Amino acid sequence: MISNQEIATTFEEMADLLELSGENAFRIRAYRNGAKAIADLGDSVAQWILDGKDLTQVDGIGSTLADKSKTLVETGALPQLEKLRAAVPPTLRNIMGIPGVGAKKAMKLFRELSIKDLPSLRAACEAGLVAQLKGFGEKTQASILQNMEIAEKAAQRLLMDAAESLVMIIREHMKSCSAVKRLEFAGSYRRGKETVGDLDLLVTSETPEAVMDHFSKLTQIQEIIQRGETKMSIRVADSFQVDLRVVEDASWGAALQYFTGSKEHNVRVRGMAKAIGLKINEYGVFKSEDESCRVAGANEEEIYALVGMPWVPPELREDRLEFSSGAKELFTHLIQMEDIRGDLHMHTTATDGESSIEEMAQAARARGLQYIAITDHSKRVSMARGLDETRLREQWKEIDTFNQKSNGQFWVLKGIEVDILENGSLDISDDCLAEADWVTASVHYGQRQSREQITDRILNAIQNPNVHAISHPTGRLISRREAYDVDMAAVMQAAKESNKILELNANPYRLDLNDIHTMTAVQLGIEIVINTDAHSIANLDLMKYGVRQARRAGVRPSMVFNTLTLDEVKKRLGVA
Ligand code: DGT
Ligand code: CA
Ligand code: CA
Ligand code: ZN
Repeated sequence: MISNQEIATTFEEMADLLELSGENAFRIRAYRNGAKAIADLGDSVAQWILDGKDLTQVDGIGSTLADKSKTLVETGALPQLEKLRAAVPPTLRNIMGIPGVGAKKAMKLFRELSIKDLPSLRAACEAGLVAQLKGFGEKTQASILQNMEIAEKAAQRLLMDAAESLVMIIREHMKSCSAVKRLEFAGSYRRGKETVGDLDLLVTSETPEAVMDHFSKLTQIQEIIQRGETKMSIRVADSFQVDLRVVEDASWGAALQYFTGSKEHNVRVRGMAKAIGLKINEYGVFKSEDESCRVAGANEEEIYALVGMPWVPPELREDRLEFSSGAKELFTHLIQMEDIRGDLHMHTTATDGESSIEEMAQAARARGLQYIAITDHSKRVSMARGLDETRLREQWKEIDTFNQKSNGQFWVLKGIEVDILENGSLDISDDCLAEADWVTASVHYGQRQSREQITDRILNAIQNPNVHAISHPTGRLISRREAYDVDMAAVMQAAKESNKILELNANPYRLDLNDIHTMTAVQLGIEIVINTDAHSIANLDLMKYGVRQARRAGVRPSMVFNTLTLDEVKKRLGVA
């Protein structure tokens, strides 16, 4: 059965291709809204349709999209999409995604210079052809070249959430194959890396042929790159590669361990085995002097046990922390989703969020949290109608009323995401900040300032006694924008000295602090807070990506502020 995610991805592609074809904005928006509505829907669209329910009841789905969903569910394909793909090369989507290009320019490049993918665009820019096009010029060409590198990287690697969507689609598809016994995605995906270069799918089966036949029927397949007796590689939409390997039950653990990697981790493990006369490969563990003698391989635990190690959580398999002396103890204390009790960075309709205070609170409570902080933008973020002191205090009154009504069952902290202005001062007055329960400070403007200026701005914020935390400390947007130039060693030292908290922003585009910074921070004894920065109810579910990143950094619950209970948080923040 086709998943919601699969339908949503198809509608997204439709929207992009329609935009490239110059279709009217209204139709394009209908597809984008529909994609979002379906992705956020709790129930299975396919099931709705099979049950004969009316999809137009869903907000954001009109009769056209309901019909299209029906066709997708019933046939697995969409004739209009096939037509669009034939008319507009799908690789143009990568070009329209380059900052400053967009659909119109992408089409012009295609029509006039036959540019249809990133390599041909780079070649044309380097040859100076793009500058000669009407409406482009030298300046545009230079900026395209500059922004291209990030688009090239983005085209090569999927963000964690996009990888997860694809994983869900493939899992769902493979579920209906009776030849599949066990199935797992290995590689960087299983290690929880922030971006994934390709997916490595591992299956056990007695009939690899049948598994591969079924795999080749995946709707998203663009191309079968190669197919052997037990392995196969395909390319799916957006040119992303998925490798499939089929192994025997007896080799499951060995193959899973091998293909999970990382390479560096595996080199260490194999070295340890070699030292005691064992040989590890993807089929099992064998005696060095008699390679026909398999001593382990069915599961990962027995492989690690042979080299004297407990099972290693995949997030830690990077040869960074897992071989150190305290590793064993760390494995059992690594932070988990269940440890998270609150979320201290989110926006509401007062600024650029989509939901009210009450809706955010209810949704957070439904997700098992005890408390949240509402941290809307301050006035400098005028695009989002940032709050001044007056509106902020009004919002806090609303929060007081809400808390009184909820009888201590759930608590909303009165917060603010205050902008660290270009001149280093904060965007809200100190006397007002002093009334807040929770102040998180962040840089949104002047990101191109010098290292010294940016570092000074953040240090200023850290030294302000009203500030509790720094949000998304480096400002990077993965595959979109580099971090600003900031001296993180100085930031960490200052945070340490003044007992300030650093945020690990859980949004898959941010994951900021990154894994290495997080590791450094907790090693220095700096407390971190894992926040979603939610702009909608659905965004509250991003927490898992932040937790996964924290696990990669060896973070324990005791180092994370929002694992504290509501009582503890109130005490720490001095909330009456
Ligand atoms: P990615 O796909 O770039 O995000 O990163 P990975 O780690 O998923 O790398 P990938 O897909 O090339 O390979 C998956 C795992 O398979 C890798 O982490 C370790 C193992 N592996 C792949 N090729 C080799 C190799 O040539 N030697 C060794 N020792 N291991 C390999
Ligand atoms: Ca991979
Ligand atoms: Ca691979
Ligand atoms: Zn925010």
